[in-house]
Amino acid sequence: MEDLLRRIGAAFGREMAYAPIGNGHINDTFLSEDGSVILQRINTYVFRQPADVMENIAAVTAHIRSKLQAEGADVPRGTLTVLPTASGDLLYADESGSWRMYAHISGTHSVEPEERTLAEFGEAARAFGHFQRMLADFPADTLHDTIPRFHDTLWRTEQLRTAIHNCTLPDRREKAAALIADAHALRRLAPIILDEIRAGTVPLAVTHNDTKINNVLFDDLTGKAVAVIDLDTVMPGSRLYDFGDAIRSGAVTAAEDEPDAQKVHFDPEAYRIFRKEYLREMGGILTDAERKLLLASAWIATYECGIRFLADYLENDIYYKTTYPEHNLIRARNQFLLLHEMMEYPDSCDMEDEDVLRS
Ligand code: GN1
Ligand code: MG
Repeated sequence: MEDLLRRIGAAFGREMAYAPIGNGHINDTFLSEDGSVILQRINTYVFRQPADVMENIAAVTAHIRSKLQAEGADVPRGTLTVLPTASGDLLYADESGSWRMYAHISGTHSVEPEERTLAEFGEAARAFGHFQRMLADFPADTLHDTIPRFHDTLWRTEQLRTAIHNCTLPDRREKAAALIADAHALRRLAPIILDEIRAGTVPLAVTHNDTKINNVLFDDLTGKAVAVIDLDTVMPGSRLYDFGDAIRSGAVTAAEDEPDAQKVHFDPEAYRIFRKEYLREMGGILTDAERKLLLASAWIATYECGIRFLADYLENDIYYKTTYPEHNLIRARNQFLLLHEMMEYPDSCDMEDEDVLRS
């Protein structure tokens, strides 16, 4: 691996040693020994058209840069900077995979969901809200769908159905039975946002699609959010899925793969803080229908993520990285536990929202 990384680094004009960094489930990420650049191998099983991914990222980061400039912000720290290969391409591809390079944003760190403080979660809300706001006037329909039907929750239920049908592992099917029943029982959640999109009350916009707090970089000194990263799934979609996925992944008391079910709870205080800080950025842009669906979007994102983990478990772990056989089952179980707690939480934030929007 060391030699490979050195050779790929050379293709980008930076031949040196690279070491693994980060906790993504999808791509392989490395930091150069001098700390200047990030080298990443794109998972082409997940992203079938890596060139489309890079085109999207180049377009969206250019737009963000112009907004940051207008705001008088620190432009190189505020978004990803793609570093092309020595021959000027956004990607380097050979038999080892498809690779890209970013400038490393130094003096920053990321925070995992299970260790975030409430203040950091509020910062993440500002960062994702700011990201959406800067992209609110970007023509979403010019972006490629890097993963088609990514947040088509109804289609995700079909994928689960197919996974159940094709599952050749009786042991896994049996262990998943209770969760499969739960997934069926809650299927009514799947079309809620999709119906609003079809009706035109929820607009299509540029969305990030992976709004976990570990996709925000924080300044080492001030603790403030600096930039939103992991732009592979930037696509046209509903902003509600971004809000919902941030709550799903961050308003929770345990890691996504916590083995002890007793430790997995919804964190309503975190939800309220995220919502408040997000609305400070996006309150004036969201439609009424979007505002009304904020809490429901967290249910829907949690449901969708749960059935994706469950389907992957039944398909013998072909999508998400796993480190032990029950890994995806545990992840799925935790999503359903979280979902049930969320659904018991009353949506009583409207008054608070009004205060935020007036202030
Ligand atoms: C994947 O690799 P990571 O952790 O950033 C996944 C998300 C899931 C998430 C669950 C492209 O993101 O959709 O919500 O795992 N990304 C893709 O942790 O499928
Ligand atoms: Mg990610």
